[in-house]
Amino acid sequence: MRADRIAKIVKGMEVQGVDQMIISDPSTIFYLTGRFVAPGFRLLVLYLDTRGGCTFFLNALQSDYADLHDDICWYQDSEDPIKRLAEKIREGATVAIDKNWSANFLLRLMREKSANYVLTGDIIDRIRMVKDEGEIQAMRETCAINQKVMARMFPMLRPGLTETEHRKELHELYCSYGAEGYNITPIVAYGQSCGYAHHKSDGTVLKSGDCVLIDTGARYHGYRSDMTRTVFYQSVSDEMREIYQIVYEAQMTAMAAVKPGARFCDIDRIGREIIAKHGYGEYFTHRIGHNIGIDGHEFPDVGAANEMEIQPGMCFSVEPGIYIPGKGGVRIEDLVVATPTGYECFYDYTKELQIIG
Ligand SMILES: [Mn+2]
Repeated sequence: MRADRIAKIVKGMEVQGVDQMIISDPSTIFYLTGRFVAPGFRLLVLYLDTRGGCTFFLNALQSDYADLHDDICWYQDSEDPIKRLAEKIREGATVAIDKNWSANFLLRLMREKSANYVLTGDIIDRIRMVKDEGEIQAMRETCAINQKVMARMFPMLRPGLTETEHRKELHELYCSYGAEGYNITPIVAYGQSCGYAHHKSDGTVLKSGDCVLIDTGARYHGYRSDMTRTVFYQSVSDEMREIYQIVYEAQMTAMAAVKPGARFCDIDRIGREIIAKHGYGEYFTHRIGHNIGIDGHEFPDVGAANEMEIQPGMCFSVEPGIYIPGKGGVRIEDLVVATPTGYECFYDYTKELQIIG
């Protein structure tokens, strides 16, 4: 158990007037223990109390998690763990709950003990958003695997290949580099499919002149990477070449602005202005990025509404794109960590326009 991280959470609870907390999110439990838990439908939570108290509630069947922590409240299938948990909750206390905790548990707990139940909100998000050196090293490693896999994907392009066949190669490639698998569902998109920012890969067949967009990430030692590159198969039209150069300029310029004290909305604005200046503003349909770490999308986002200042240790994507329905599109995505003086990009994979095959 990472006592330093628990202490930060308890401090956050005190600042926000929270007395007790029930943590159920497996990513936060990994952050605190270094182990991923798979609770299934049985209760598996960490209970925290600002007056002292840090107890896991575990089913006796889950004895393989016995080393999670030295304070574990074991329960049997024959008993109601919510009654045991309710004994810890103080009448009238403010109790913070993860937003994804099952209503099946929460509603029963609320019936057992009357307290002021609130959402955990950003207490844990604001701690997890600043990565320490060990986490930044884990990000470097997951990204190093990711760009090796990306480099293996483009030479596979051949006539007749479909998006889904091509995407299937990813899992095997990640495992061959020692990764646990991939991050959120990868995108492999050809031609017109690239005209939709979040295309779901299908039976689309590769054709000469297509743009080929691959958006993928690895999961390695619990940390996730994310990267997008767009190349062209055999040839590129003048229009797509122009679009590529605009996205390239937007990505490079927005990323170059990353430094402590800059605001996330500034990064979004800088990239967006370049795309708008060239007349493609309406085709850049999403925020420019998101934070990342144990989860593929973490708090906060890199978007127009987020005025939060960037701090050293924050890891996030810079991924502008232009998507033209019925034609095609381009996205270029890198991940960076903010450093005391600027940023470190986790990838050195080329962003120059490439024509493959
Ligand atoms: Mn991303």
